[in-house]
Amino acid sequence: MKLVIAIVQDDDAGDLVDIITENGFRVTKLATTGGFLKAGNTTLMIGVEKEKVDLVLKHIEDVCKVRKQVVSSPSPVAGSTGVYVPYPVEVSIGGATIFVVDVDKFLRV
Ligand code: 2BA
Repeated sequence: MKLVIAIVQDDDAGDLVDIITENGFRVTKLATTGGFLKAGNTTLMIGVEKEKVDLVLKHIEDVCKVRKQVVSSPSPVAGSTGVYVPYPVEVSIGGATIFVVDVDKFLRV
């Protein structure tokens, strides 16, 4: 058993959950926040048999798009000194950041 943890953009999350469930997988959707942009994103946890991981990854690849976004430079950490001048930064977000984790034990009680 593996746990696929996929951090995706909110705009792709609905379609991805639909495709994953339509294909017989189970998924849990979490509302999360990226540490860099401090903006909302979505984390999906998908428990799946080892041999079906590639299928899940393919669904993620099919749905999740890379998007460019121009953002203001991140503000400095609290307590730092000096003048902060924000400047625009272009970042490419997603398609998806994916972790595939071994599951030692899987129980439904
Ligand atoms: P955020 O941390 O909000 O990052 C959004 C996008 O900003 C990133 O897209 C990347 O293009 C850029 N970015 C992040 N940190 C940066 C930095 N120190 N300098 C310059 N640009 C930076 P993605 O790489 O596609 O990541 C999308 C979201 O996936 C992230 O949102 C974060 O929530 C998650 N993520 C990415 N890598 C991760 C990791 N190694 N561990 C945990 N979460 C991760």
